[in-house]
Amino acid sequence: MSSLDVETIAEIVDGAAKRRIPIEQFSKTELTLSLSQAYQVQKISIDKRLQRGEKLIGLKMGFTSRAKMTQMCLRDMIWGRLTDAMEVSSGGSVSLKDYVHPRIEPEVAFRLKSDLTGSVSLQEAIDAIEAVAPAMEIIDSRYKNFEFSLEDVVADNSSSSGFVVGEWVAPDQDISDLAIKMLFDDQVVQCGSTAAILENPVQSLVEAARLVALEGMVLKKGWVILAGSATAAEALRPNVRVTCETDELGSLYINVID
Ligand code: OOG
Ligand code: MG
Repeated sequence: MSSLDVETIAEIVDGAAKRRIPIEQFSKTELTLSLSQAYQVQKISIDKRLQRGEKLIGLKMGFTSRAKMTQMCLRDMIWGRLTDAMEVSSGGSVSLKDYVHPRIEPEVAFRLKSDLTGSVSLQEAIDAIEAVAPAMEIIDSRYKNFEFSLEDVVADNSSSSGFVVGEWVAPDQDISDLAIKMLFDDQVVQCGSTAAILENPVQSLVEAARLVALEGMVLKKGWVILAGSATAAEALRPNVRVTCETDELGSLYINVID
C-alpha cells in the first residue's frame, strides 16, 4: 500500500455504496492492496453499516462456479458479508435507483443450526444446515464498468448488495444436481445446474468455513450463507419480474422498478 490506509479506503468504498457513484479500481492506482488488507477494508466498511444500525446476518460466497469465474476473469473463491438491510423479500420490489449497475444471479442459500469454522468435512457441513432455499443475489460493483481485481472486489464486499431467499425447506434431499434457471418475465435468461457450484453447493459451505477461519471468523448459528451463483449474472432491467426456478426447491421472484 502507498499513501492511503485501510480505514481511508473503507471510507471511500462505503461512500461509493451510499452515494451510488462508481469509483476507480484501487488496483489501477499506485495503491497495492494485499488480499488480507482487502478483507480488512471489507470488515471496516461493513462495520460502518453495523454502526448505522444494520445487523450482520450471514455471508455470501463468490466465484464458486466456472461460469462466474469466466464472466469476471477471476479464478479464486471470495466471500462477503450480508446484512439485514440487504435482504429483499421474495415477491418484493427493488428500484434501480438504489444501485450503481446491478446484476442478478441464481443461487442456493443455507441457514445454519450450529456454528461452523475451519477445516470441516462435507458431512459436518451437512450436519450444520438447518434449512435450504433457492435464492438470488443482487451484485453491484462500486467500481466503474463493473471491472476489478480480486483485491478490489473483496474490498468492495465481493459486490454483494442484495439477496432474496425463497421458501426454506428441511435439508433432507440431495441438492447436488438440481436444474436451476432465471427468467426475466417469461424469457429464460440463464439456466444451469446446482452442480455448477463446486459440484455440490454444500461444498461451498465447507469452503466458507475454511476461508472465514483465515480471518479469525466463525459462521454463526442462524446465519444465511449464499453458495455462489450457478450461472453468469444478468444486468437488471427496469420493469421486469425476475424469477428463479429450481426443480425441487421451488421458486422465488422480485419485481424491478425504475
Ligand atoms: C463478484 C461476486 C461473485 C458469485 O456468486 O460468484 C458472486 C462479482 O461477480 O461481482 O457473487
Ligand atoms: Mg453471488
